[in-house]
Amino acid sequence: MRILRQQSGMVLLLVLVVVTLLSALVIELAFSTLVDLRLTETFRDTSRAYYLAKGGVRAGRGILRMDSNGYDAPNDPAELWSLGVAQYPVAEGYLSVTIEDLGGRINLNALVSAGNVNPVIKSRLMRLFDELALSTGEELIAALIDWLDPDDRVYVDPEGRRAMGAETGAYLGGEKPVRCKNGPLDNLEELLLVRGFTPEIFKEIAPFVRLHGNDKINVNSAPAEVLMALSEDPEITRDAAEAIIERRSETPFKSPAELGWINELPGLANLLREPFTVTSDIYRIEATATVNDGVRRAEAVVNKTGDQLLYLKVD
Ligand SMILES: [Ca+2]
Ligand SMILES: [Ca+2]
Repeated sequence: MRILRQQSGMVLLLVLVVVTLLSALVIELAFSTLVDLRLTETFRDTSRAYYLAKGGVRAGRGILRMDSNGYDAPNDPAELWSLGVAQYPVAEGYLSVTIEDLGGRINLNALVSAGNVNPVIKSRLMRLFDELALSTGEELIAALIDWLDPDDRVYVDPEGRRAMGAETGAYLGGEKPVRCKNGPLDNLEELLLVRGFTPEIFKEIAPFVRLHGNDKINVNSAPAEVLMALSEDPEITRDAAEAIIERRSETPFKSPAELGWINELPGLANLLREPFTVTSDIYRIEATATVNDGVRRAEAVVNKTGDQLLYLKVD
């Protein structure tokens, strides 16, 4: 009953937003039709789908703005944003919206902060890449450090004293020469430009990383691989990670101190000093709109705090 109510709440909000957008769209389309009589039906449908998809992102942001229960946990019935909407009929088409919490992932851009390597993020990534059995983990991280840091000095591994990174010189000889970015990644696909990040490796690591927000990790949404990567001492074993996941599937964590309920997790005092939180700022909203043959998909990354749009792409 509760879920049904929440679903109708989400649908109602969607309808409100979409209807507002559609009225703007109708005016726009009437104008477009006047100035260009050659508009084909397909073009019109694609344009409608474009605006609907963008409206879907706006609706997603509206839903996130309404969330104020003090914790963020996907699949929890109290979390309206996590319900999403599938193939909801709007005007002559359909709209689907999903909202994904990215707060349980490791922030790749935080690997370099104010020009310097952040050793905490570096060791989390090392452990994550070990978990994923990526044999080139060290080289990948070195290349990513140089991609992100503002200088042109190739990263030297502080222990082995080996030059391991890749600045612009390493990219000029390839089939598609690029300049080293020397700045933060704007979207995840940009990783494919960084030396060593093959499409296979990209696919492996994509579900565990994000590009925005702080260093905190939401214990309510982090996958086991991320939980295990967070701390070496005390170690978070697979058993501990699975116990955390089992516990949160029954009741979400309302404060990091509740990790004390996990018997498999020793050294809690140390853990609580650093990575864990029970809320998320960063979310991905995906909206797909279909109007007859026209299909458009919008992907956005937003910061819930302050309703900030961090990234938007409409295909
Ligand atoms: Ca929440
Ligand atoms: Ca650099």
